[in-house]
Amino acid sequence: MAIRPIICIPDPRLRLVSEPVAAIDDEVRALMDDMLATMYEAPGIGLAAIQIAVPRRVVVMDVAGKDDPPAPMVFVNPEITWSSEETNVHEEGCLSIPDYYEEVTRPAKVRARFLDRDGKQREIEADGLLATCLQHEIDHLNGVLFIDHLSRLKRERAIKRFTKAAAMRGEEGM
Ligand code: GNR
Ligand code: NI
Repeated sequence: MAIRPIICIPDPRLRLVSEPVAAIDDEVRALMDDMLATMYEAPGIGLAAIQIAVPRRVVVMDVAGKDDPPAPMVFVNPEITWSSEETNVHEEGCLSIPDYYEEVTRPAKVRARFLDRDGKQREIEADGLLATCLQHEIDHLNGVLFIDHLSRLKRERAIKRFTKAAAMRGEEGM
């Protein structure tokens, strides 16, 4: 298992639409393991493959409490099949937008279909933090970031801040 570097805004790769995984083979399982190691080390509660610059539809998550045993989850080609009318506001952060937190409104409950580590088709019904995180991760697979759910003013302020910081490090802009 390897910890891989996490890419941050304004890196344009975060805007890619990731490709579906055709078959869950040893290479995909190695990717999942690297993603989990990278997520735990960060630390974070979720990670999409594009955050380590791999544009494939793979997500890992662990929303267990700090004092609970680890509960790693993997989702391949996840798709939301139902979302509630009821919404929920949760403060979100993103490993690709370090040290920036804002409240985001999303459907409170969702159902999603996905393939598990063994390639078996499964469905999950999620609420609370699990629902928030799952939607945040599936957004990443579509090149969407949580700041896209904020007002234009807030989003542009956030992007500007990170673009300035990247320019000072001599990196390319978004
Ligand atoms: O670690 C993370 N915490 C978090 C908190 C609230 C809502 C979503 C998240 S996901 C984030 C890790 C990350 O960037 N995943 O893409
Ligand atoms: Ni994120």
